[in-house]
Amino acid sequence: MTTCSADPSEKASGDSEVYLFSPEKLKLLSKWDQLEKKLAEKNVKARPLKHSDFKNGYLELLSVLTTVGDISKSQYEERFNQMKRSNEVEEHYVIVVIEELASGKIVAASTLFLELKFIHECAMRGRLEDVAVLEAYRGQQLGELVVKIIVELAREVYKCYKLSLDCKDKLIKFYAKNDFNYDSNMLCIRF
Ligand code: 16G
Repeated sequence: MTTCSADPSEKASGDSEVYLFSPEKLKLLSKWDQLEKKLAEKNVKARPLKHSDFKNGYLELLSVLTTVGDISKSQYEERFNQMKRSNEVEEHYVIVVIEELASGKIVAASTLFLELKFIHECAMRGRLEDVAVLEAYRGQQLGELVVKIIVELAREVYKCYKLSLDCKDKLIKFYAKNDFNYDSNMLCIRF
């Protein structure tokens, strides 16, 4: 039996067009038309991560950021499905990718991770995570554009009270140019 849904993110798991979150969320951004136009001029588009993106190079892209390891297609799909199931209860994993129109390849991406808090009257905190641009595609402002999309999603759609990130020293300038300021310190234990 075929099931129909107005929301493409609601299609049955295993379908190649399953999105991690609804593409309609991007269209809610007040600057979406402007952002979409700027991306189209660069022959790319922004969309949510898809169940089928193993073949489109999402993991290769992440490997420009840190160690990804040897992940099989089924491991990718299982992790995607876990995130998707979690999002169906309460949205936490908002992964935006930039796809090259001609090839379908993912050339940049970023994640908005949403954390439910009690503080600030049960507020939502956003974390900007896993910002990556393929080396061959740098210098076209794709990083700025994908960060801008996450910032506006956090501000306008998910109403986060703050958006934070951690990064290497060499990237501080880039994030400062994109409206991030020093606030508190980030400390960490590596396991
Ligand atoms: C950077 C990333 C973070 C990522 C981490 C991976 C941004 C803003 N920050 O800190 O999201 O998870 O690198 O590095 O993209 P790690 O493997 O050393 O944790």
